[in-house]
Amino acid sequence: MNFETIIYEVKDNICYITINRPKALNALNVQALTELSKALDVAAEDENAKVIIITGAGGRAFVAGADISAMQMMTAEEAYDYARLGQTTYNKIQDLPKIVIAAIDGFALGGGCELALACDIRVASEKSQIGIPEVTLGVFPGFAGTQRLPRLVGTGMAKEMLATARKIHAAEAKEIGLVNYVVPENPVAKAEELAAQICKNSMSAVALGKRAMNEGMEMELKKGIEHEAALFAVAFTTADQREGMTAFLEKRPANFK
Ligand code: DAK
Repeated sequence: MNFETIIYEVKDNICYITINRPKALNALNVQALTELSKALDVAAEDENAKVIIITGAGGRAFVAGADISAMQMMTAEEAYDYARLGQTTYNKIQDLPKIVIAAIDGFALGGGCELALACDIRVASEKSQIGIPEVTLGVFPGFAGTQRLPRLVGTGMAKEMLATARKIHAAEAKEIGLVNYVVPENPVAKAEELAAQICKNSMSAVALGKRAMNEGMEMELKKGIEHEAALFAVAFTTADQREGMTAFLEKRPANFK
């Protein structure tokens, strides 16, 4: 794949999308966001890519935010377009019918924290620091952080993080439910372990379950439960349902495609 700011690789059914601007701590400028968006389109269509791991190059940062030098002189219209580019790219992650894991090794700030929030699972190394420091720059999170962060950690903690701009260390991030796992180092290895477990299962069922949770979270509970039933019925149109249940009854491992 020919990208300048993104490395795209697929190995053993895992797709690695690495933000590769280490000199700027992987800050996302328009080019990086555009290429990330294209890489996600490729991953969505790539049958060999069952699980996606997003990470940052250089060992210091996941992503240190939107690129401040690119934003400094933006007009309000340009800021709107930039925010929409970030939001639509991050929405692609949410809507992708595959699990996306953020492997955070270092700073995940501003747009970097928001990128991690758009992923399904977050794994961080001990040295990682996560935060939304935009108010120190005279703006506030513009890539859906004000929407996803309170949904994940509750409004009290999200508002504290917004208003204080405090960088949360990995251990505290785990405590408040902002990350699933903290590992001493090499969060990609932990993400790979999770990905390998996921790959053993039915991808169509994982995709439907992800969709049921995402869409249900936007609904009133009883509507969400009805929606679950509708998607549950869809699972019964798949070859994986037949194979999974037949394999169980035949006392053998399922052979999902
Ligand atoms: N943008 C551009 N360059 C960045 C950057 C960023 N976000 N973060 C770091 N860099 C660059 C530094 O400028 C420096 O470049 P050189 O001077 O070497 O050329 C290089 O990366 C190394 O950084 P430092 O020298 O600062 O390294 P330190 O270890 O001293 O500090 C740090 C690391 C992560 C604590 C520090 O770099 C830092 O505070 N960075 C900024 C973090 C931050 O504030 N992130 C939030 C960015 S704002 C919106 C759309 C989106 C957003 C808001 C609104 N709309 C359009 C409405 C989202 C905004 C953000 O994400």
